[in-house]
Amino acid sequence: MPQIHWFPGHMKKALNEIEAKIKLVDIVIEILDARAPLSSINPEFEKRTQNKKKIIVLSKADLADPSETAKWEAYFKKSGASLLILNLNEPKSTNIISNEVKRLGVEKHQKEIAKGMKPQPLKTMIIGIPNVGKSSLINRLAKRSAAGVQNKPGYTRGEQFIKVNNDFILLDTPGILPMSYEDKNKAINLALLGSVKEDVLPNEDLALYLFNYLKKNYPNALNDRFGIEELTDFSQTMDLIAKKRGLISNGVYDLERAYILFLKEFKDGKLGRITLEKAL
Ligand SMILES: Nc1nc2c(ncn2[C@@H]2O[C@H](COP(=O)(O)OP(=O)(O)O)[C@@H](O)[C@H]2O)c(=O)[nH]1
Ligand SMILES: [Mg+2]
Repeated sequence: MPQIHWFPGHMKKALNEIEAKIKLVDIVIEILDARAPLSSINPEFEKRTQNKKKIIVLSKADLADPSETAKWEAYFKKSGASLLILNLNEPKSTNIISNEVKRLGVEKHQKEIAKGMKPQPLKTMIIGIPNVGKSSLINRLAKRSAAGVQNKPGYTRGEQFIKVNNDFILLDTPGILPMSYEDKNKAINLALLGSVKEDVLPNEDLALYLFNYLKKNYPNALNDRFGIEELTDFSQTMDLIAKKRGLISNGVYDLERAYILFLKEFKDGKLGRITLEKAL
């Protein structure tokens, strides 16, 4: 496989920008894709935020393998993290997050009350790599908010907070974490999930990786969609997909289109609930 190029300079700049924003908030809500939670973490970022209160959201739990998600839950809970497993397309996800924000803020509110102050709304921000559901969550939380987007004077110029409820406000722009490409397999996972532009890696390489992973872990994954009962050989399987779906270009079966279709059906969850990364 070709090397994936990344730019430490850009990475550093992006991380610094997020770091500056994080200074404004009490609680960071980090979204990771439940189908590859570790791949969606940026370790550089973790190093810089060790003493911030954090809620980890495993998003797209509806697309992930429930038995693997249970293992990930145990993994993150063991590290003491505050963890929520959610389908961000479900309206109830907003309440679940609100309750957790409130729970993590109890101490701060108690301190404020002890000082004779009115408890201040907890300032939060959402961060994560591309495509994990940041905008979906912000839109959902904003829609719920009667106040909509409001300007809060006293904070950094240009930063807008959305009032979600009386004890919870949210920075209206998410922090987009740069991807960490230090581990090739993690980069592949992110490409398969649509967080990295696919054209970073050839479709054939991605399809081959996915094929081998399914063959080992989800051997029946192509049965329902394609009627392919057993995963044996990669080329043969792609050929079958091209035939079954009539993917023909210039009079011949087009394997490139088969790779793209295979990758898309996986990404859209049409091959079933599949987790790409096993809990350690
Ligand atoms: N099935 C499913 N799709 C989700 C979930 N969260 C987000 N999405 C979808 O994932 C895609 C990317 O979401 P978006 O909020 O734009 O991600 P962002 O790049 O982090 O802002 C959109 O098509 C969402 O509808 C989830 O929990 N489950
Ligand atoms: Mg977005």
